[in-house]
Amino acid sequence: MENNNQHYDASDIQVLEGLEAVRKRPGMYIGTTDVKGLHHLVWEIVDNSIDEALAGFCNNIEIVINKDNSITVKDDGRGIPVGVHEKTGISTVETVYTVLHAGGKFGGGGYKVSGGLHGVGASVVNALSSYVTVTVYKNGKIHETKFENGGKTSQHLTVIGECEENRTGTVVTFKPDPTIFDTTIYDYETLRIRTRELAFLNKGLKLTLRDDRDNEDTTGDVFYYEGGISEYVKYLNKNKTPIHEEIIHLEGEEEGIIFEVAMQYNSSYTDNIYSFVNNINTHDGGTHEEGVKRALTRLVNNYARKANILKEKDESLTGDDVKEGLTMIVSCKHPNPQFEGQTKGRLGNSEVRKLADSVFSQGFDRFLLEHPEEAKIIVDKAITASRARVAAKRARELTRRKGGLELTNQWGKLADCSSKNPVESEIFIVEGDSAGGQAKQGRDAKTQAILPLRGKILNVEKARLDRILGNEEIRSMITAFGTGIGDEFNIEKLRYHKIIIMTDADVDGSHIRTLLLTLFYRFFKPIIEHGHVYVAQPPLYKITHGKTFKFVLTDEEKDEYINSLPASTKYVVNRNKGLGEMDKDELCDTTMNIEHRTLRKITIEDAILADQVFETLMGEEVDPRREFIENNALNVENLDI
Ligand code: 1YM
Repeated sequence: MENNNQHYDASDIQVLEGLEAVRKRPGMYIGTTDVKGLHHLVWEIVDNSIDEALAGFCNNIEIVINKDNSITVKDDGRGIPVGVHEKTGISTVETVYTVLHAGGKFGGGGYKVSGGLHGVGASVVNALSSYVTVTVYKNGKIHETKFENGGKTSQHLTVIGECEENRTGTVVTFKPDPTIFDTTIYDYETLRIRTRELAFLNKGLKLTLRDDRDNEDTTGDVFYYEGGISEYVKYLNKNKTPIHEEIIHLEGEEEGIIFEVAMQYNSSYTDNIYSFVNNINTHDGGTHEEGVKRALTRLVNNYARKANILKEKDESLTGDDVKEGLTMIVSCKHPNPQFEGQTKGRLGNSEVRKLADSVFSQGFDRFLLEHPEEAKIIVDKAITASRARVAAKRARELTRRKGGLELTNQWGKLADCSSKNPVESEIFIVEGDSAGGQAKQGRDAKTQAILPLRGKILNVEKARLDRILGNEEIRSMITAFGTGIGDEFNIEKLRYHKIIIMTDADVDGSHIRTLLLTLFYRFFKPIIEHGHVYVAQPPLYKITHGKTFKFVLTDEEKDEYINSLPASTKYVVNRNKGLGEMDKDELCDTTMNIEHRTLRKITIEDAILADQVFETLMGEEVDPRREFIENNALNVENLDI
């Protein structure tokens, strides 16, 4: 490559300073350097291929995990431009991979959709890699450039061969730097889930994922969805019972903003609504989601009144009523998205609310008119939901009047703590009366409350709020937490900042834990989001050795302890099946005492997983349940055999 040396040296130093800044504070650019950050690198590169697809030039993207845990991403787009870049004086490819672009800051929202910023993440990936190779197929030639040690150019862009005149595309291989990341081992499943999601969100784009680490002969997984988000909805409703056949799919565009929604109702009582902006999940919704929800509520109400299903005297259907059992994907592609909120998970652009409302109302109105049978099914479902909501409100008022939702002295099962300060207070939800009794005796009564649960709690998959409030175990929890439930939920009133689930280490215990997490996820979501839910980790083994014994939490600790014993000593290992197998002091010392215990904090991802496992196990469909049990029978956590 021809270059003005003087100029090149100067920019070279600047470039290295830029990339050095990324290496010094990687968190600023990719969030974390744990396994999440490691996977983030893949999406930074894949995003460039997706942008090329959105611009209409790329149809195929291939992702491969290579033997050395490096990643190769390949697309059939135009190929990154190979000419000299006017500002840097080096090739555009090298510029893209070495110059830190504005907007590259993590969460800063620099994603582009056709036109505008491009390739902002490539230089960050380069800075955090031990080597990168970029190959471009363009103009009948194969061009290649290489970098090592965090972005130091080891080979300027060079023509290394010829290809067919019409072949174009980009191939990038990078190996994450082990001195930066906690781990450099890629997880196939993590990549698979996001790759599939990207395929759902970009209809007609083919994405292939392959793992070459064990065997290079596999074809990998191919994801290609002609129907895009409609097929996403179908997939999410796979284990459910849809109440109408057709998936409603609406789309519109205005001033370069593409808005799309797909939906279908199922017979369950909860909704599954996910929204995306430029393929990024907007966890906290935003204007695109609001526009649709507002229009949906308005249209269902209008239709119900016009059809005389909803009478003058009836209350209006609320947003919650019309989204009961709704599975919906909302996707917006925006050239200049404004992300708001603490985690930047909310779309703020106000013009999108109007676009979403208008695209949705026109399309959905037409759907209702053209499909009177489906329209009736949908409206009836919302009306039933509305009646249940009113009934639940009454049930709640009734229980409150009887004192059931207020904490009273007569109310026996909860052993409350004496502290009234939620920050230091914790509540243990304990499986069974006997373990509950022990925990009550051995607890620190100032800060630790104990609530024993008798038997199994209600299957919330099949129940609405009115029935849930009829369940005694659940009522005890609502009362103890102090937050209320449903529309009345208020996190400020939470009486304990740690809600600790303490169950046996067997199948039943894991079932109860799943039930509780599902209940919390569906009806007390903010307590999980605020990090108030924990799972106690009772020791798995008791190792007796002469007159002494030790409790350990994991198999590794067990082996380590046994190895530390003097040779030829006798010892006995007991698998700790239930909480009840420990006496009260043992239980409290190992599992409850703040000094010695281990707690696992539950994240929203854990809860979503529990919810899905639960749906599969408890839902109405038999096939997925059998499939799940067949696939997981041998690796159910702590299976008691
Ligand atoms: C495996 C990674 O980076 N593909 C890719 C990147 C670009 C283009 C095509 C591209 C964009 C444009 C014009 C344009 C990029 N180009 C740039 C920049 N795959 C991968 N495919 N021609 C080709 O946006 O105008 C950055 S990325 F800035 F050079 F244009």
